[in-house]
Amino acid sequence: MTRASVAGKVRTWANAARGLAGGRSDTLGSEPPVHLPVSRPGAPNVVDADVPVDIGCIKVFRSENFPESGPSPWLDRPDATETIARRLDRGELTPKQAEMCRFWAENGYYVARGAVDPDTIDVAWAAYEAAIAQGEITLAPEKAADDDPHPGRYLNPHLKVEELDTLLEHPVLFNFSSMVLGRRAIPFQTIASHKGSQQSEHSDSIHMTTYPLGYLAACWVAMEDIHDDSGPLVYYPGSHRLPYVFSHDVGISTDDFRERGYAAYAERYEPAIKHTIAEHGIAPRRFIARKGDVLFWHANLLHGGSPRNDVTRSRKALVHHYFAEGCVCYHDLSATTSAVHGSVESLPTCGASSPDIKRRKQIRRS
Ligand SMILES: O=C(O)CCC(=O)C(=O)O
Ligand SMILES: [Fe+2]
Repeated sequence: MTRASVAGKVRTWANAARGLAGGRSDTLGSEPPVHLPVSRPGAPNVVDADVPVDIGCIKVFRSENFPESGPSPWLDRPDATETIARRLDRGELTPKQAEMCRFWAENGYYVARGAVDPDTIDVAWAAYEAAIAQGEITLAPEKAADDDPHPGRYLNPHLKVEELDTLLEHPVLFNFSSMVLGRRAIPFQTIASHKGSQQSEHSDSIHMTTYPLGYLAACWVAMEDIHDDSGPLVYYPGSHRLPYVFSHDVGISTDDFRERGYAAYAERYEPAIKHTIAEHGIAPRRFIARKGDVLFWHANLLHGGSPRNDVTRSRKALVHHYFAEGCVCYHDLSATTSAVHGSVESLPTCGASSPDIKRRKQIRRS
């Protein structure tokens, strides 16, 4: 993958270093959320991209227009095992957190059983259904077959449903994501679904790209018990270590995407990923979950929705995507900025990126 170098002087990673965002508390315990330091641009310990870019000079937000640059997320680095051990020794990580971090570094995912209590799930889902019933949210049918009774997915329901917005800050979800990113996790995008997506295998990094790479973490929350025939999520352990694949790498130009949209993606990107999986012989795992179980995955972990063997079965889920505070975020396929966090405030940001629901509501109204 070649990336043209971009000259410039403006810092793009202008947030305070977080060290280990998980702090001293046990990420999966019932302890209160970790209080992370508030970002203070210009404060000591500011972390810059290793190769600074003048973000204002990037007219086309595509991966090939960014230099290759670290810093990589701390658990992606070759010395991750030693760093985990050192932080454990210093008491910066609990033994359980250290185990999670080791697992994440090796596998690129983590399953947290019973992470969200069923009552919280029920309240959140009922609020989502109420918003649908009241016409605040309209779902497309997206029928996979004539006898498919379930409606389609909905993007960013947290912008309309306060209970879903609150769930973004659930201590387990927020703390785990912050811990593996090594920075404060900023809620970015959510997806609610009543049924299996049957989405082809992909890395979220082509849909939500960061500069530097790797500063995205996702979590998939089971909003009901998930049946094996409902089309569970599938994921490919260890695939996060394969090279990132972007539009440019599979020959999708900006014009292609503008003219043909996701048809170009289906034609070029999806077969390339299937080929990679076969080539590396990576066996899929299926996320057979109980209500409240959560699967976290790395920015580059390959995953998708398996076929729905029984289309009458629902598969209620909520997915959260978090960015690390301070990174540059964009949509590689359409070459547009998704959001830019940190000090580069002059750039367009999409409303969904604000961590504050009141601010998001303002943006939506304006
Ligand atoms: O729910 C699924 O089947 C896939 C979801 C997904 O790929 C995502 O939200 O990133
Ligand atoms: Fe995805």
